[in-house]
Amino acid sequence: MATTKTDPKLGVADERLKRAGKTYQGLTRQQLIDAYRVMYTSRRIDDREILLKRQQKIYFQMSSAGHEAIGAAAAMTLKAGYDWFYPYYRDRALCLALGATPYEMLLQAVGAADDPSSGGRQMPSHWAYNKLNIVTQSSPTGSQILQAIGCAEAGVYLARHAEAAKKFDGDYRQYKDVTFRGDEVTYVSLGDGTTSEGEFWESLNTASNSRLPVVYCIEDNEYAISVPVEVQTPGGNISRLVAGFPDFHFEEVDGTDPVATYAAFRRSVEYCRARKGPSLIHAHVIRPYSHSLSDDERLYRPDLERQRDAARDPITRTQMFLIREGILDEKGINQLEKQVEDELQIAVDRALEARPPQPESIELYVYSPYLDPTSAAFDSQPAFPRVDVSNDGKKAPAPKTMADLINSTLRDEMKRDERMVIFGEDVADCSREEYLKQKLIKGKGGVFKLTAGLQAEFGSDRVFNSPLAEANIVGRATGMATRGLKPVVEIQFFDYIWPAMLQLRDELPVIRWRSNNAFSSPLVIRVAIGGYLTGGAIYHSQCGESIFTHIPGLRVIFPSNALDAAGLLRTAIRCDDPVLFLEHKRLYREAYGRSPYPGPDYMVPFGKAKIVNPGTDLTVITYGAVVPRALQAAQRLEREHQIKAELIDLRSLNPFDWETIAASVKKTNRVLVAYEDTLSWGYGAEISARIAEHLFEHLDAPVRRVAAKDTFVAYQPILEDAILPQAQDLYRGMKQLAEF
Ligand SMILES: Cc1ncc(C[n+]2csc(CCOP(=O)(O)OP(=O)(O)O)c2C)c(N)n1
Ligand SMILES: [Mg+2]
Repeated sequence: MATTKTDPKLGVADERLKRAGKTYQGLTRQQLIDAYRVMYTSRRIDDREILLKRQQKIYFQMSSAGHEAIGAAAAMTLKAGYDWFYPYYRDRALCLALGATPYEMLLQAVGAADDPSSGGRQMPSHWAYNKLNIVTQSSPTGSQILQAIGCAEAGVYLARHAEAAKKFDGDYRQYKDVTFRGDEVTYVSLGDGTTSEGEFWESLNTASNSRLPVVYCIEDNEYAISVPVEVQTPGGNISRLVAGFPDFHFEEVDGTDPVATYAAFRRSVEYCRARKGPSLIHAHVIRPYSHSLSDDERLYRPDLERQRDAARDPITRTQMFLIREGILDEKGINQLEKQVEDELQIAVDRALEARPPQPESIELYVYSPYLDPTSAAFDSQPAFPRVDVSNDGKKAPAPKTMADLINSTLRDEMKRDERMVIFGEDVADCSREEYLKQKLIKGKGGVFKLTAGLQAEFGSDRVFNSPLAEANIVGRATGMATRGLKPVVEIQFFDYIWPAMLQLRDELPVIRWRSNNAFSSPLVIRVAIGGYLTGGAIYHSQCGESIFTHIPGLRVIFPSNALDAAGLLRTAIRCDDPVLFLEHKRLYREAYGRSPYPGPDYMVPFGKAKIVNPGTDLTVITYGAVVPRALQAAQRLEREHQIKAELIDLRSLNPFDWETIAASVKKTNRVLVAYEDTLSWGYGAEISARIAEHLFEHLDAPVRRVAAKDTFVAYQPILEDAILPQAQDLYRGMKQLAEF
């Protein structure tokens, strides 16, 4: 006769259920009760917040109602502070189950200084809990997905390069605790409407191609505000559309049933932990409370449809389930709910008493509070190679182009910092590695060859090609940097940076500020910029740096010569802020501004201009490819008219060197701002405004600007010459100013 063994993990009551054939996918009674507690707590926080909003004690509300079973189920398969989480705003139950408290959530609702997610900077339901690995989230739908991909890639990378996780004093690594687990997974969630965002599809591409341990959860409540799912998703079912992506594990489940959802998560998470590939859970849920408090769904959903949804409410369903299965009786349910209510009341009372943040704190954490890239720590002398005197006794070290020195700087930094990875379009020597290994080909290394030889030297997991998708590049890099890697990515042409604009405006530069310094993503984006190419035309000649200097939190650098490019790039890589590093294509191989390699530690601090030509009669403020043109004009002016123009190369656009500008203008009393971008609303407008505002009494003439015409750069060289500022235009502008 068979004897029944008792499973030590199960209690007597569980054992009884198991014998009756009711295993609930392996969940114990206590786990089911705990799941209900989390779900009920989540719903009641929403209800309390709605009340508080109506009483004008909080300023916004976004509910997770109808989605609670997903969070409760997911948290039973994922580990807080071990796995990584990129949730969206309807994941309150998940965050509670992982360890966030109702009080912490309410602190965000009231906008308290002690709100651990943002210190009063973000709306409620924008979760961020550093200790739990719940990464700061934002409001744009879908912008978290590519970052989750980068986060998962970082985990995989660190498992292969464990040394890279070590602390290192003297650069950004000193301030970043890096942890990883060999079998960690990354959770990312989104709504049904959000699957229409291009970034979702860009993420599937990389998750599938790199078989990343990412668990997607699509919380399908059939609406995106008022737009129903069939408008977003051809055929109305996202599972059918994504089914062709290789190496994914797919689940489609009733997301209002915590037991079935748990089972779907368990299988999906196991698949990812075993490193078989990514998984995607499509969970069908309901949205009983309209989109948000600003929306009234009765305007676009008839009662019949809403009643049909209500019959699937996960809270009542789970409550009925617990009673029906004899796991809790009505008294037990009442007790649990009362306990939740009592705890919530205490949390609400405390949160309403919480102190608000101080207005003086608003500028804190726009940039790293730890490392100042304008400081002396980033100022070092060049160490040029020793002069080779063995042959003719006279040889000086060979001057190199800007392209050469950027390549050498990247190489030396890759050697120095194992956290550094390089990717972008065409940056690898050859994606088909075997060709490289068999030495069948030389390798490409970038359309401008700036990354040539780096994949061959450092391997394909440190230097690799991205898909042709700019948001993919910047979004993934941001996720990697959040984990502590240092991606130095390339955008092939400035003209094509725009698909990444959401990441560049709403994500990367905001992460530190919006999380109140709980998260940061220091990285470098190298971008080939500018015209004067003869034939570059509209789409290979654009500037537009002022669009980025307008973004707080982003450093913007624009060198004009090889030596500065090397020194500034090194500062960009070692510093603790995100940097947009603009490289002028025309200057890559120009004879102007060549230099021998200044050695592996040469750095130029940000925010320090260089006086290229000293002068006393007028000041010319410029940067980038206008520098050599302005120098030519200044030399002619002196030659022909003995007028001495002081030429300032800003080098760094944000921060910029006000001191050097002010000292020069006070000396010359005349100033011209010159830039390659279109004249109106450009970078020079801000510089001119500041000079007019702060140096008015030192001016003997109005501030002048020389820049491109307010049009596009044309293909025909005659037109290009007429559109972009030439040495002749600069000469004329300087002369007129001197004569004013
Ligand atoms: C990029 C972007 N566009 C528009 C919005 C405004 N918006 C906020 S939520 C939302 C609907 C999202 O629907 P879905 O993804 O289905 O998630 P749900 O709210 O239904 O859970 C919209 C349009 C936004 N936040 N971000
Ligand atoms: Mg939806």
